[in-house]
Amino acid sequence: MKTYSLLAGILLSFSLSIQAGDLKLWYKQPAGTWVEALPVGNSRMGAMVYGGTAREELQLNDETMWGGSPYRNDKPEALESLPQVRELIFAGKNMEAQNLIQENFYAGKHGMPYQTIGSLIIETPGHEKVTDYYRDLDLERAVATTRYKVDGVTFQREVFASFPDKVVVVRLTADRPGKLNFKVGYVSPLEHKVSRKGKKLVLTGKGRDHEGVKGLIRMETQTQADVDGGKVKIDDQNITVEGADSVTLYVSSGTNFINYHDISGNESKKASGYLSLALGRPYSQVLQEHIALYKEQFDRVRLDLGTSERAKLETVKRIELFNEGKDVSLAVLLFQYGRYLLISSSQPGGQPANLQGIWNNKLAAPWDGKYTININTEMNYWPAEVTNLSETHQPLFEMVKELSVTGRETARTMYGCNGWVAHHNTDIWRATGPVDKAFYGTWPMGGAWLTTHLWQHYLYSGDKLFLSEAYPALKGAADFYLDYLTEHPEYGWMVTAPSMSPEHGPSGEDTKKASTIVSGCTMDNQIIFDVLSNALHASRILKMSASYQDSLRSMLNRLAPMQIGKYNQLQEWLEDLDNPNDKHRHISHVYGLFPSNQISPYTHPLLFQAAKNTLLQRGDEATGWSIGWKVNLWARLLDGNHAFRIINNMLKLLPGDEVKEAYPQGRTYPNLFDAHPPFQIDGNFGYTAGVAEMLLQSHDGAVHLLPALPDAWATGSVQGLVARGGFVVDMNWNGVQLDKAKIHSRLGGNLRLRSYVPLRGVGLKEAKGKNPNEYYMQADIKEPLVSKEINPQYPALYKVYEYDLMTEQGQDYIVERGL
Ligand code: FUC
Repeated sequence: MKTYSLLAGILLSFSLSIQAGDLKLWYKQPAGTWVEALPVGNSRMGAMVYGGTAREELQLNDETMWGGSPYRNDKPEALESLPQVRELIFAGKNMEAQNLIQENFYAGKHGMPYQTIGSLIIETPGHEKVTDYYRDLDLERAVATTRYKVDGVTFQREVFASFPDKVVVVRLTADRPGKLNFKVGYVSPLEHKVSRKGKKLVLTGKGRDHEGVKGLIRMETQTQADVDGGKVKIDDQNITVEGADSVTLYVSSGTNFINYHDISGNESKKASGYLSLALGRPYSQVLQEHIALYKEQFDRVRLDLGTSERAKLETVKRIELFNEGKDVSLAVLLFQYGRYLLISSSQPGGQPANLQGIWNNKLAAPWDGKYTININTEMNYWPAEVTNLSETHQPLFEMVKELSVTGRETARTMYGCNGWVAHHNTDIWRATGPVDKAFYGTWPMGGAWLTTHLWQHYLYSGDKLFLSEAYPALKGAADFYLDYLTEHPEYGWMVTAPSMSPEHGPSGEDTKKASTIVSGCTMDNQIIFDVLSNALHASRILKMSASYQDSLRSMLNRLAPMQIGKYNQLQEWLEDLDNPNDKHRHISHVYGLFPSNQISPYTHPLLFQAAKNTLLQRGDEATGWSIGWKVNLWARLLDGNHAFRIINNMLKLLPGDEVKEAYPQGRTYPNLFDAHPPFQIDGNFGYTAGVAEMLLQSHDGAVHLLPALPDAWATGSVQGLVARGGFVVDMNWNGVQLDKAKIHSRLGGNLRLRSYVPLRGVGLKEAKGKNPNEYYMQADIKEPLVSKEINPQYPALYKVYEYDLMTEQGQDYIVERGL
């Protein structure tokens, strides 16, 4: 083993020579709009930094600042009308079914809004005209810096949301003593009050009433200045600083939120608790501890695709020019930005990242800034495991566990079923009933999809204790479908009814003239396949009841197979109704290709080709999140150049929502936030996961090294990506081909490697039979049904080489391109 470690050291040292200083978003002027401001966050608090001179704004968020209060939105009337709804669906009267659902399934509470707490404003008279202006966000330190000169004096502000201290910190300095003169205050669109409490300037406010639910969240924000030299005054509106050398502002916030059913907390105590911890130490220490904790997560993955002159340009210019193809490292910046945003918006003990992460300047954000769980929330967490940020996944797991409690009542009262269910949205109160309209929300699958994240975490971490704690949620999701599925009168398969392929009807575009309501669409069948298989595997691993496993197995056998329709496409519905010209943003039926692993080029090539045809028919343009999904999908289709084409579609500038008509294809704002439009963070996370998926895959029986590398990334290196079974992979490549890889085995076990080039290395053997590594167990997928109107179409695949290498826990292994 010694030799391996030595070699690993050499490989590491020659590949770490990268990037310093590259990972910055920077601008030559202050932000004029919110999508030009720069986000900082520690999951609990977030701030958007404008970098203003005479007037600086830090728009603030607290992740628990939501409208409403504990409530439910089930409609028990659904139960009585369920048999009739099913009858109508099976009789082909889908619109009548939809109308009946509208009446009986919808309680009229569509979810509570995530809200801003307001902004901290720093006013500096005399700083209207400045020179040498510069601002940036350094992804390697998680610090935003603004710098400029007035009358020969350089002023600088550093802003960060401290990870250890949970507060936002603003450090103001000048390069000559006594030059800092400014006033600090708040603005807020909330019902609010500003006052003085001792040395603190305090903003209090409350969350709003919404859809008949009382707004009972109370918030308190506290700011205190630590001043070096000069004078400081405080009154009921402002902190005023005169003639100071340097000043540190500490901003903390708290709400009375404890959990989804308990709001008995004390917002003021919480805010002052955090503040006093931070105030006790010198600024340099607070900064260093912040950077150290952040880097512990961020530095786990490095990506280098080379650089170019273009990398020296202002970030907004780089986005504008990206499609010219001369700025490969902007793709790296955006990749690492996704990791930065995930670290900054989702830490253990906090809330999961919502539609905007934690950053929102409105009282009524688009779609309330809540959790849309028919793709968006799941997408937020796609990069979590593979980009080595497993702990950021924890808040999502907590939410799933909580939904498995609230969703039990929904399952029972609305459907008369065991287990638990959540529909296509939820919020901080963990509501699980259907929302919006019958056309959009009649989808009893959102919770089920979320549970696949628990299982995937197990596959990456091998953590059996985690699995046993997750088991009730996994089993509860499966139990719901054991009861809910009903036999299709014509085909005999067990299907969902009512349901829909998310937000999309067989009539094509969402004109609302036709119904979306169906039984047993492809995505439902695929998700239920995963939910039942995961419960089965988990129950086997945890040695649970054998008869329960039998009932899961027999239900799995009765699910509908995937079907290939008359355009050689993967069918979205039980019937062959797809329109090959349909460009709808939801491509739900390729869930089986990504994020799931039910469509393999090696074991089901016909399905693989059909999924590819579907993607080709849907086209390469879409809303931001849909483009994010497509990067992953083309990576899974093993087509790096096509994935890169999608990346080009994402990296098109949208200067702001107010000019979106002039930029119909704009998908990236100046601050690199992804544009649906409007801003939704899922596109950023989808992109980051997609890049990882181009470099490393581990869902299809093997660790596939560089499965979908585009020609544009001919030479490069990556360190720290994670494969299932706990293999941490570093690689170098050139000529669009793998050169060397170092694999660290966290859990031991058989490492099956797949590569487009032959490999050599100590201990490598030609792969034989099924991969015995239990984290690579493969589900048995039914043979697809193929339309009689077509000739089966097989994909053209690259030759692959496969090897087995027995690994020991904690050891490193080196492989190189062979002859
Ligand atoms: C779903 C999508 C929309 C949007 C919303 C938040 O409804 O269809 O495009 O992303 O979620």
